[in-house]
Amino acid sequence: MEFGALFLLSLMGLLFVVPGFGQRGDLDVAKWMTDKVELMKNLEDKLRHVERRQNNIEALEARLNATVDKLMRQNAEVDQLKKENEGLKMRLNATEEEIDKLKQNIPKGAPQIAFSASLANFGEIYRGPCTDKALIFKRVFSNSGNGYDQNTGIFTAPVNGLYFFSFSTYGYNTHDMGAILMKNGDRQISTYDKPSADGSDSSSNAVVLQLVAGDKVYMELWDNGRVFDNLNGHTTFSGFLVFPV
Ligand SMILES: *[C@@H]1O[C@H](CO)[C@@H](O)[C@H](O)[C@H]1NC(C)=O
Ligand SMILES: *[C@@H]1O[C@H](CO)[C@@H](O)[C@H](O)[C@H]1NC(C)=O
Ligand SMILES: [Ca+2]
Repeated sequence: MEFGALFLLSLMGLLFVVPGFGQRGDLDVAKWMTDKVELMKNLEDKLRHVERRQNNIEALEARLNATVDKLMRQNAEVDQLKKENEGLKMRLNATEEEIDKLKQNIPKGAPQIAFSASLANFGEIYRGPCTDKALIFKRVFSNSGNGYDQNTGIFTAPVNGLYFFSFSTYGYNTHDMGAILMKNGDRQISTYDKPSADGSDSSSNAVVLQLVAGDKVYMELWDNGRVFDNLNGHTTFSGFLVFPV
């Protein structure tokens, strides 16, 4: 509208500088004025039209701005999701690696160590009393991992771990009956039975020991002790790795 008023004023000014103005007839002047007014109306219409356009363009710009904002927010969200996805991928990778490691460890992680033997591999054996108290179990049922030596009667731990041992002793009522499970020269557990009225004695014991590789576990008689065995397997010594540590 301001633009319209200015335009009108400048047009009026123009009237007075048009050469030959006033030398025309009244009719000409009236017609000239009518034309100019018509022209102005046209111009004002065009101006309104332009203003409407301008408003539309502003509305469009606002919508465009809103769309741009939305896009920017969405881009930020996508970036955030990408980051999270990357993090998840890394965790998945780490998990997969962990699983692979565990898989590889299963077959070779748990050494297979177990043995079982009885004292006599033929006939009848009365062992003790004697100064060499070692009990050497000659009839070997199993010896996976070769921890048990049937020449010395000593089990040597192949790996660090928890080991289960059990033994049983049998004897007649002529002597103290029983034996001691030794670890590197130290008594651990034992069986013991004094001579008594009944003809025979039998007893057993078991233990879980924590061993380091190289530890030696074996059986010994009591000072005045004696045990008996034949192929019935009365006097036995067994052990196995429960798990490595
Ligand atoms: C659109 O955004 C531009 C740049 O941020 C700003 O200059 C303009 O005023 C905004 N227009 C509207 C209609 O909000
Ligand atoms: C995941 O592991 C694969 C192959 O193991 C590798 O190509 C990829 O780059 C790793 N990705 C990440 C995020 O560590
Ligand atoms: Ca007894």
